[in-house]
Amino acid sequence: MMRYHADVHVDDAFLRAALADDVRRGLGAPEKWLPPKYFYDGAGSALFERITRLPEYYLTRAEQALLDAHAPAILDDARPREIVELGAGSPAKLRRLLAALNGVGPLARYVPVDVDAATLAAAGRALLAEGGVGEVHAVVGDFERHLDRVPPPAGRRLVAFLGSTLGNLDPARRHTLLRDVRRLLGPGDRFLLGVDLVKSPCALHAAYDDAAGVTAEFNRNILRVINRRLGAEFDADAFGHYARWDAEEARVEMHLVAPVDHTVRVRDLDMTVEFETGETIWTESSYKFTRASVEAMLGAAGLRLLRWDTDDAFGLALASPARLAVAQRRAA
Ligand code: SAH
Ligand code: AVI
Repeated sequence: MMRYHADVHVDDAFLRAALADDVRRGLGAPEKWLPPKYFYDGAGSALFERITRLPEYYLTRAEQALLDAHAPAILDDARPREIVELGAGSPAKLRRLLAALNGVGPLARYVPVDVDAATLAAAGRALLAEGGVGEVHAVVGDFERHLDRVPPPAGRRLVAFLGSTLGNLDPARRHTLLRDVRRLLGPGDRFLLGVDLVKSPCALHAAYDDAAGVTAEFNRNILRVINRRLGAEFDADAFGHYARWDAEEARVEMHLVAPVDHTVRVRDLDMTVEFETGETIWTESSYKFTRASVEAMLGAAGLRLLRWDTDDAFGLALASPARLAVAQRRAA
């Protein structure tokens, strides 16, 4: 019996074409930008794992402690037969959810969705070997494009989106994604969302500019991905790492800073990119939330907040599909 199955919607050719498109648009713009999903090749995922263990990066530890404390009650309410996890990455958080399933019954199926096929395969196989799930149906895809490819439900469903990865999307894209999540949920299903909270600028800044320089390497990795996939000639090591907290927008921004005036060739796109000294490429936004902003964001997408667990640094929101008025249902 095939207990690990992967549907691949993002293969090398697809990723390369999407990257080519984004590089043309982002590095051709007057204010240069790149989408953060390209951080996560094998090296980028490994760097992210190192970030989660840094003393300054409190997010992962805070979320894990909240899961340890509250997952039993969350799962007692959700009673899932399957968990669909967006941006799943490593299996650490699913293990915590599985541990809390004790007494609720085994998980029939785990459906992780991630752009990084290798990380999904390693996580899926490890979870099967540990015996916590009956079947893994991985979806190698972009959660902004491929949520309609999630297989039909195998029973009560919990959709989990942890780690505050939703915060890497701007408000309009978050709304679209949450509407897509809403479509994955039947009447008794639940959505579990992990979000980082607005807090002291010092703590936020340190989390994205650690003393050991791991976040800087993670940031530079996006240039290495472009070098490898598109034959570009970025001197990644020469770019500076710059993180800034924008209180008005409630987001930490990461930028790469050009060290000198120079031109970079992107061979496969027949493109040259000009940089002035100090010019930046905006590579990531990491939006931060409050309980009120989470409730409003969920409500706007047809989701109702049922539970809110927090240690004041991080928040875990459990939501159900809201009952839509007839007029809203017609418009949806
Ligand atoms: N959920 C894990 C991992 C967070 S890192 C945790 O909380 O620790 C973000 C993960 O999201 C990575 O595994 C990355 O590959 C994935 N990811 C980022 N953008 C994505 C996208 N657009 N579609 C699918 N997966 C994405
Ligand atoms: C995955 N995501 C939620 C991380 C974040 O905190 O925005 C990615 C990251 N960027 C820098 N450090 C970690």
